Amino acid sequence: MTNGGITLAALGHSPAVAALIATHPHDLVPGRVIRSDRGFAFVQTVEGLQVARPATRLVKSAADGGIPVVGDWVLLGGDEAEPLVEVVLERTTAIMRRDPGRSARVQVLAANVDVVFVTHPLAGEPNLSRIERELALVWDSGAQPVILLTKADLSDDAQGARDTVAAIAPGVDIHITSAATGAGIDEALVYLAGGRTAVLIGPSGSGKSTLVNALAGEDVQETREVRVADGRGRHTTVSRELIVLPGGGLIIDTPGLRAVGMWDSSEGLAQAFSDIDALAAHCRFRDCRHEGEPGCAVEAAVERGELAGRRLDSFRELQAEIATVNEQLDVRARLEKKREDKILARSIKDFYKNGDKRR
Ligand SMILES: Nc1nc2c(ncn2[C@@H]2O[C@H](COP(=O)(O)OP(=O)(O)OP(=O)(O)O)[C@@H](O)[C@H]2O)c(=O)[nH]1
Ligand SMILES: [Mg+2]
Ligand SMILES: [Zn+2]
Repeated sequence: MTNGGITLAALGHSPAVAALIATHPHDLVPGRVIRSDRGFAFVQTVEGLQVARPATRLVKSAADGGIPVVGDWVLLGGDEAEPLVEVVLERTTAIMRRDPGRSARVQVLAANVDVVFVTHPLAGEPNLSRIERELALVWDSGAQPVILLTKADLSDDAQGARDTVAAIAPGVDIHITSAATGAGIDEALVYLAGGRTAVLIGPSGSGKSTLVNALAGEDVQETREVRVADGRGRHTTVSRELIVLPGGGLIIDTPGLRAVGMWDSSEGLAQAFSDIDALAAHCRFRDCRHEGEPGCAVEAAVERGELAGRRLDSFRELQAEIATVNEQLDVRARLEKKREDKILARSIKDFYKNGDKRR
């Protein structure tokens, strides 16, 4: 079935997705969201690209606004003039951060990705706390994090930088890459074998789009040089976009993230800081916050020089951020409950005042 030039398999369709699709009405058309823009989903189906609006019912039901995000598998209904996203299939993974624009809201950056390439340039000193943040977010998503250190051609000591990063990324594969020399590109391609989907995250100018072009073997994404004055990127990529690689596999390019706010990501945090988590098992108190409690094994490790104080600070900062998110979520849940109770109380009052007119 290659009508329109693409098969569902080339879009990353798996037996799990097929099983999900089978539970819905068969007259709906399956497809994958390659871009989401101003409320419209750009959906690739075997018949071509459809620009669809989410059905009203979807928007009302979902906590995150019901808007399909890049990577989502959806089922389309409606008609040719106005295709509608009727169903967003259950996500296998979701990369979530705190919405930088709205308080106590989540933003799903991408869905159904197998691998997240955390890109970081080797042009200067690596920003360790940024990498730690990104790893917590990725571990929480269920996808596999892989660090790609980029621009190795600009570094005198790529191996040294790699070791520094490895110390803060337990259990994460790290590759040194350079789009300029082609180093590490084949290693990155391995993660995409078998029609897998990856997403690139990282600061602006870290070379994400350049990597996409190197992985694709042709220029599919626009790139721009970083600012000379401070080496920062220019936010060249403006939308998250799913790209089908000619050699198989899919990759989502994203705009450089300015802020990587934690969401309700405690599990991701524990995995990203598995070294601290292992030490914490030996703290005297089960709920030890590693902030001066007696018998704290984590702080003891810092004192012995076995754990970097910087890393513990970083952990505490992220932990505090997650606690704040959870408090905000509790407050919102209470307010919503109160509002619902009020509406219920009013309808009961109306019922007794007017009698039930429907009878
Ligand atoms: N020397 C060198 N420069 C690179 C390499 N990879 C990317 N660059 C350059 O870095 C600049 C930024 O690259 P982009 O690919 O646009 O960066 P990006 O991460 O997509 O940036 P945003 O889209 O703004 O988030 C461009 O001028 C690239 O040519 C590399 O391996 N070596
Ligand atoms: Mg880009
Ligand atoms: Zn402790």
